[in-house]
Amino acid sequence: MFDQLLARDPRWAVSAIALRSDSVRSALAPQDGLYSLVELDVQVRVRIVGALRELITAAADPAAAIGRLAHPKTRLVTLTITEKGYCLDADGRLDTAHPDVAFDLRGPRAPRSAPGWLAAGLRARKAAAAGGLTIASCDNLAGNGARLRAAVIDLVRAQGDRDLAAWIEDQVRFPASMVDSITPATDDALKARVSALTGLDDAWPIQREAFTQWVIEDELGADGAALASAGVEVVRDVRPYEQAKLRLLNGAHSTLAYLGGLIGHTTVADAMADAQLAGFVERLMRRDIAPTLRRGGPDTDAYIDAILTRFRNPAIAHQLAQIAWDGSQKLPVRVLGTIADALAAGRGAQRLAVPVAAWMLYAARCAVSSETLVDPLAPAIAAIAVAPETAQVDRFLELTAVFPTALARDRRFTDAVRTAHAELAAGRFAEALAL
Ligand code: CS2
Repeated sequence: MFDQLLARDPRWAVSAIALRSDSVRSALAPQDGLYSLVELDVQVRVRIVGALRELITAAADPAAAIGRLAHPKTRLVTLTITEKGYCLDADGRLDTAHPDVAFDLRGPRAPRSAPGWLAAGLRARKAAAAGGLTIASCDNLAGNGARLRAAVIDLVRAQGDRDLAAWIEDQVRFPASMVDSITPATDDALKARVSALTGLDDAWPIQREAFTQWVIEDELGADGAALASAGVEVVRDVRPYEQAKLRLLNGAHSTLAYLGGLIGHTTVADAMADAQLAGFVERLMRRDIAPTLRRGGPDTDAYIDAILTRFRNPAIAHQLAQIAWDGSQKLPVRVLGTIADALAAGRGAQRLAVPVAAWMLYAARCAVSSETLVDPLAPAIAAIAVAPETAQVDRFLELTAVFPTALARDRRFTDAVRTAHAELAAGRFAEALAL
């Protein structure tokens, strides 16, 4: 979207900051920040994006990262750092026991956590009297703007800097936002495809579906109109859009990832070609998730239809294993809130318990097999995985970073998880998916 904005208004450009890994910078710097964007649809389109003016790796060049955040011309900071990048605890507040946060609390100049980098950048910005800033989280978290704001302010207060905390409260906007576009990771197959399509060797092409949506809270000051002109939906209340997306799209994605992974499918499109699994996911969306959604968002039936069509996109090979990463961070946002709401409304949670059981089994099996379990809770899951599978559910439910206590004690939920887990563990997929 920024390259569209840039095409009309050359005052905009993007400075790309990676916090730790130097791989994007080292791939894109020799090609002047240009990269190919491959849109995967019935017709595959490639275009070269030239919106990146600067590439910084914060860990390698802290002064450049902080200087960019503090620069008076920097107007908008967007974050795409995945759920775990926020270093939040089970209540969604800054986890001060997180090693990176604990490091940043000791006040070093080169921080490690994302809230730490923002705090350092804002401290420099205040000192330079460079004025306020808009910081938008684009990650799949409920209430992402408010959570990020609280995390940064909590960190600054814990660093003992009350003046800065007050300045942030007053001068920095943290709009909530919902970003949606299915983006499979870059791999060698993509690089080969780009080279065949364009004749260019691109060290870091990007692929995504043609569909994109960015809905952002109208907390943008003068920049709202500029973003709206590039197709961004600027709205008063993002919550209904965000909830519909997280619960329907991401909830269904994670369900496909764990169940599909256990059954032996590889991609989302493969899993959707399994009629039993696709039927289960559709019932989950229409009967269990849709009734929990707030009013004011997209039309639910049409939204579900569109998501199912996007999942079936034959042009995309979206690996289930990629979606399965970081389940301990994703499940609470994508599935557990839906379950709590369904139970509170007096509805059952039998179908909704199936993806939870599938995650437990999938993660534990990955932890003891040669496949790597990508999850910040991998050590705790590996410790659970050595127990016999029948004993694992109770141990998983004790993970307070994942399961709120009220849910972990609710028999309607725990019994349903146990039943589903036993069926899945025995390979009785048809029974589990017949619900
Ligand atoms: C996916 C998301 O990897 C995942 O966990 O569910 O990245 C999903 O593709 C995007 O949120 C779609 O907007």
